[in-house]
Amino acid sequence: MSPPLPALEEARTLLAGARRVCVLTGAGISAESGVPTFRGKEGLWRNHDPMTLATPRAFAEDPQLVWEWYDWRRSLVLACTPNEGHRALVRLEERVERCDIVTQNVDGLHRAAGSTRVHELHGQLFVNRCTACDRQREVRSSGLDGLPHCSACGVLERPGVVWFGEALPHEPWAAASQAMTTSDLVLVVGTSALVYPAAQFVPTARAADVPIIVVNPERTDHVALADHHLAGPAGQVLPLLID
Ligand code: BJW
Ligand code: ZN
Repeated sequence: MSPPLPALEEARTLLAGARRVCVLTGAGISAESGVPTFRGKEGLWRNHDPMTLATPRAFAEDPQLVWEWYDWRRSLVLACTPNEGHRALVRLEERVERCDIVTQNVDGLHRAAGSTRVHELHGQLFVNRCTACDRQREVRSSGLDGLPHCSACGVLERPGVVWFGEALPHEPWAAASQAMTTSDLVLVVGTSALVYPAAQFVPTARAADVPIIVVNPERTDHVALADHHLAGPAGQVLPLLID
């Protein structure tokens, strides 16, 4: 599936005129790397209830179950590498004055591809965070040997991701808010536009008169706000748009 040529050409012209670009990404950009999305036919939430796995309450009630699920997710992502979509965004960064990647993804694939200005709104899958002292450590492996505990204070660690009902981390949030309204163009790739506050960035950009291009095989609520909707998979569409 490729977007119609006139829409693609118009979007290419818009992008060619932009010096500062802000890209909002979601699970769809990693789908072609083999990372499952959350919603939709093959989505993680199809077989797993988010309320029993991705909330602070779920973790308090059954940390073993939650850790097993995140450990399984780590094993999946460890087998994945960046795809043509991630790589096209690296080439975009090399070409423009500033390219901020605001991602809801926790898989680390934008950084692995080589993007340098990455703002991870929902945390990182390969980070453990202490539930008492907040100390964080990177864990680039899978396999649980009991529940993990903090080396500084001995208290239980949790996955370093943002669950439903939790505030987003301040630094990426502030950088993302700034980038969204001070860019010449917002490119929205592979997000269902259902999870807030990240989904709100697009109406905010629209209100600031920043042009918007959406890349997604489906029509999301962001499409109504966009100047262009390029319907197709990111791994195919982004190289056509950027190169
Ligand atoms: C392709 C493709 C291809 C497929 N190419 N595309 C306002 C209104 C209503 C509710 C709320 C609201 N404000 C807050 C809420 C509550 C809640 C929320 O949004 N709920 C809604 C679901 C109803 N939000 C929160 O709780 C947030 N926190 C918060 O608001 O805190 C307030 C607070 C303030 C101060 C103090 C305390 C609290 C936190 C949200 C955290 C979300 N966490 C998750 C899990 C992360 C950890 C983990 O990975 O396990 O983040 S949920 C999950 O959804 C994950 C994702 O990042 C997020 C977004 O999903 P995404 O990326 O859009 O993926 P999908 O699967 O939904 O869509 C994939 C898309 O790709 C589809 O469109 C496909 O078509 C497309 N696609 N293949 C391009 N090849
Ligand atoms: Zn600690």
